[in-house]
Amino acid sequence: VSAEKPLPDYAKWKNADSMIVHSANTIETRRTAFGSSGITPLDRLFVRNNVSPPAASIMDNPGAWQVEVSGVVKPRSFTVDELKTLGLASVAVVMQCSGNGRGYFPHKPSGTQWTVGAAGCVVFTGVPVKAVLAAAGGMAKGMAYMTSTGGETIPAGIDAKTVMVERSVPLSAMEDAILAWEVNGEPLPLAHGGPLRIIVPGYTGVNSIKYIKHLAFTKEQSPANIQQNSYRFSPVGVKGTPAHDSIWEMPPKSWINLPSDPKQPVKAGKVQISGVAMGGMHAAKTVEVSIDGGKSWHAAKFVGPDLGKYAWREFVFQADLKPGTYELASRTTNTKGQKQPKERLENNRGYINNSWLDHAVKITVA
Ligand code: MSS
Repeated sequence: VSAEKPLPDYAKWKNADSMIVHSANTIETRRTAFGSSGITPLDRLFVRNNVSPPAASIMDNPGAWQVEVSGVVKPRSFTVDELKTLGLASVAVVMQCSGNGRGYFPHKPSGTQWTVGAAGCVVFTGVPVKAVLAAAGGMAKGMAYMTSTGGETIPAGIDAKTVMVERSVPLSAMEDAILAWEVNGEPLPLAHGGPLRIIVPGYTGVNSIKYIKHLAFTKEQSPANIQQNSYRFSPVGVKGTPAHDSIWEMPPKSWINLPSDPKQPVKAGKVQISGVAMGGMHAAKTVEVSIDGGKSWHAAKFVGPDLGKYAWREFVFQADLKPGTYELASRTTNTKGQKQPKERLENNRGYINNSWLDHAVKITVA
């Protein structure tokens, strides 16, 4: 139970015992609280905002929320109610913060020290971006990016570029992208971007802009600082610039959730070791589990339904454990043969940590 900070008002409905409140804008899921179904219950899904979310009143009439669409043949606005007539699609995705796993980087990058819980797998429902594009007459010529702008109000007197949450992704990311108004069968709450949010499957969380007010097809990437300099893969000690790779696609990753509490000794005998595995842009194909810190590996079994390539899958390995200490680890490989690596890729801000070693857990069996 988190004794530290209370849940902020806009996320009061979260299951407090399942969450670690780092700050009002950064709320992590506890490693033992994901559940085992493969779908993360909404009241346990992490929350991350780069700036304070808009006022709760934007949820008073969600159907009337407007998104402006530009960089198209017929630029125009759509209300959410209008979008609901253009098409319907559901996609199960891993929503994962670019900085999930930052807490394991030894150089202590600035930013939230997330461990595993800035991630969840949920089902978003909305309209395919392609259907919205068609309704706006198709794309204007020469565009290279899909750029989304968040609905936060920029305080007066501040250069908008420094704070606005606006992200560009390559056009290829449009293929499976949707504008979503529903998550896990419920109206999209403010904390997760209601009334309307773009979902860019396979990409890190920052690219899925919440309370989207503008969807633009653009020749260049957004001039916003969050695009130009933040979320860049730069060497340790070097600030991000447009010359460094943008944090876009997610790589394969897995980790063990249960058992994972070092303070809770596990009863000797049959132990179910379970966790989640995601493949990034391609489905997770196999997962292996180690109980000896990676010296030897055993095939684990997927559990539950396959919700598509952007979802994660629950896995289990049944072990017979005698009293002692064990170091549990997992590693996954996707259908493209991309393997989860042993080591993290060092970078200044601690993005995209998918090292299996960093995510290993020590447990005691008694
Ligand atoms: N959107 C907006 N509008 N704003 C902000 O701030 N953030 C990001 C996304 N989107 C934002 C947005 C991030 S960064 C993330 S992760 C995500 O979101 C989260 O989600 P949720 O729902 O969980 O809260 Mo990192 O990469």
